[in-house]
Amino acid sequence: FLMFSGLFATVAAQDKIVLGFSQVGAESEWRTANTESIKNAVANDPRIELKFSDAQQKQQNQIKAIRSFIAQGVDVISFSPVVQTGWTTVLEEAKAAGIPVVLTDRKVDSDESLYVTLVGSDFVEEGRKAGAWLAQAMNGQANIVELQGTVGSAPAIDRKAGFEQIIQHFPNLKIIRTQSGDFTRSKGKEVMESFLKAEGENIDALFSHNDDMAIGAIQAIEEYGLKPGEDIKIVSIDGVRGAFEAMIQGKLNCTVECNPLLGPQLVEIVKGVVDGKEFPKYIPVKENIYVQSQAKEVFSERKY
Ligand code: GYE
Repeated sequence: FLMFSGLFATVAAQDKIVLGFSQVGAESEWRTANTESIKNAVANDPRIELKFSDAQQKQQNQIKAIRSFIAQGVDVISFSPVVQTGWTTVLEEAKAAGIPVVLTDRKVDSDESLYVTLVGSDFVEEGRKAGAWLAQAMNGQANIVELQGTVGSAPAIDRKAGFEQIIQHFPNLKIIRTQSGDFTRSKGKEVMESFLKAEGENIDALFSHNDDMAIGAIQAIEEYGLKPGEDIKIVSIDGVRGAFEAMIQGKLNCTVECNPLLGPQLVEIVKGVVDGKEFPKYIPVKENIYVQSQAKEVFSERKY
């Protein structure tokens, strides 16, 4: 019997760590790069096996996926929460089942005892960087329209707050219209069309919470007969390839980097959690801002 249990213990030790990951969706270039980074990092690690689920930007789908991970008895659950609120119940269920939870990308407003850590970007800081760039580029004077991200999501709330922290110091920088474009190109285009219809050439600048919506808006501006990047200055966030292409064409002025390549960090954290390591509640990701004049030079080094 002792021999057998020894054998089982060895087999168990070699068992893979099963990671259940619930992704927000596939709403943007950023998200696609993020998903790829996570899948590749796991594929390159012999210790981890991934169960991946796409929630199509719906919180109920994420809750369902997390409950199914709990029912399957995965070793670690990870997810990028589409919105900030409404997670406490399902996080308590994971805790009761003894399954640790690692948040990626977006934060939740639940008690921090319900998760191990959050690995992600500082969205308030990104909003501040966008605001500071625009204030300087417009000499402190502009009528701004704002395309917000998904309503209730951490990046939409925090990027808006950070941007406003900066522009409030400039009495002639005004947000004249603001609406959500749900982080997608098609919605960004649609909402920009409605801004143009209402305000026309009164618009001096656009602050878009992500590059995809800015790219949609660029189309709307061109169809309206104005020059994006010139008649309307544009700053957005993410730093995806599409943004660099738009900058090279002179149609986008600035992008604030938000690094989606979290996969390798996530893999290290997941293994650490299983090995009993301690983590701080927040692990930041490094990032930069890029302006039009650097775009060509930097483009070839971009990995997303
Ligand atoms: O900026 C946007 C994506 O949560 C940081 O989600 C992420 C955001 C990113 O849809 O493009």
